[in-house]
Amino acid sequence: MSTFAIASESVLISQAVAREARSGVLGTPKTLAPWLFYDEAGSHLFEQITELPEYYLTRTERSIFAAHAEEILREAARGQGPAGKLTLIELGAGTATKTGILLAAAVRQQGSVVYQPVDVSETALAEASENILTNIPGVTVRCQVTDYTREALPLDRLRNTRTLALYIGSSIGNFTPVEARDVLRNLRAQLLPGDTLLIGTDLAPGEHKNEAMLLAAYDDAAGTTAAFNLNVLTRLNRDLGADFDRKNFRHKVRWNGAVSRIEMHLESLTEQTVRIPASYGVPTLTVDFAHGETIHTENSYKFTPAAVRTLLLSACFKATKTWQDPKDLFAVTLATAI
Ligand code: AVJ
Repeated sequence: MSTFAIASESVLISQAVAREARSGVLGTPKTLAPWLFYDEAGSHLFEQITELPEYYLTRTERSIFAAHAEEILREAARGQGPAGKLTLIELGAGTATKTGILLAAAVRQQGSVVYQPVDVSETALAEASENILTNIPGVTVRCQVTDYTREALPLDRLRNTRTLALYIGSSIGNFTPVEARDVLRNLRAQLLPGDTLLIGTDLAPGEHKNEAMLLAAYDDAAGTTAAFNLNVLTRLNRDLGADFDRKNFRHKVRWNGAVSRIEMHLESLTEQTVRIPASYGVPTLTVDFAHGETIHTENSYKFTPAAVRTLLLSACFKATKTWQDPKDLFAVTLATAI
């Protein structure tokens, strides 16, 4: 992938930012899609979130990989001809810090591996490939800046290989059940029967997880998640010339038990008007906020193991094996394309 291709992709992404922001704040209730969080500053804040004491998701998933990487790779390669190899593709790869554990296991198992990370953030991908190329010999990296929720996946299928798609980090949790099914169907459309998907899902409250623990994971004491949430306004000011005043909004989190999701909002602390100037041929937008009105910025769905299996089946994947941590906080499920 050339630098030029990355640059032209980023023009498409800034047009998508404009479209998404405009349609989101015009709606009732107001929304902003969570992928907007991940500009350079937001990607950096997210990395900090993953190291917070309250945010158990990343370290728990990493511990599952550390304990079971060999077995995961062996299961994914089952039924493989002797010359066959797995190619790994990752949706929403980010900086791919946890993926290294799986890539190292793949190199041990098959000598070398082709890794295709896909993400909307080109800065995150640049960091991902640098980390992997310096730390894990035997990996060939092919980055692709793509919004996998809208565009077909750029899957290079090499001869004699089978694909293992990684969709980890509970990224699927950002989508409503219907959207999640469609994201997985979009992926499934690029796979052949026998290819596999490894999906990481945060689990619904249980014996070792209560509502307070979930809320704390999204409203940490250091205020990092608040900064991550508010950063989307700074991004819209910079990318679109909007005039959001961060001081006039606050980070708000709630657990919506009826649909098993954490919600993040930005609550307007006052009655106010925000302007988004004309761009890409669309006129200036004036957005009125009532005191206490919110912009819904993220859903983070929490799954039962049965809900994961049902979701996978709705996209023609059959779950074959699930690994969980001892406290059942997080699940990693391997599924076969059927
Ligand atoms: C990257 C979508 C898995 O929902 O937990 C972290 C994003 N938002 N803190 C999540 C996030 C607030 C995260 N995912």
